[in-house]
Amino acid sequence: MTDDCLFCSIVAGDVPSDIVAETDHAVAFRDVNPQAPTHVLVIPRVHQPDIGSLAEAEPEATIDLLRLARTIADDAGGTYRLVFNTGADAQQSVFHCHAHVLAGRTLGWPPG
Ligand code: DGP
Repeated sequence: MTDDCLFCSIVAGDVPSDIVAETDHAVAFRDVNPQAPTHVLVIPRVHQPDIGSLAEAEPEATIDLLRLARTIADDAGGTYRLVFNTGADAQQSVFHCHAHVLAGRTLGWPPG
């Protein structure tokens, strides 16, 4: 837990969120600014800034996060995009690792 991290506060229950699923290692909740009919963020309970750091430090949590993302995507129909914005120039705005699960519409490529 990092005191000034929004997503750590969501994990702790100190900031309300629309949680759709939880596991021992991960929490999934709806994005406050959805970009698709299904737009769920899947985050590890532990604080790591990005997916690479999480994989290095917490491989079990990384696998758990990816499994949970797939479960959510399957529930949304099985066609989806999994996005890890990593770094400010890639539009990462919250520096607690999170997967965006986007589904429920046609998704263009390249993403821009
Ligand atoms: P990114 O730009 O990749 O770091 O994505 C961060 C996402 O987090 C962005 O799509 C909006 C979402 N978000 C920011 N603040 C909140 C919040 O307080 N609650 C929820 N549910 N989502 C948030």
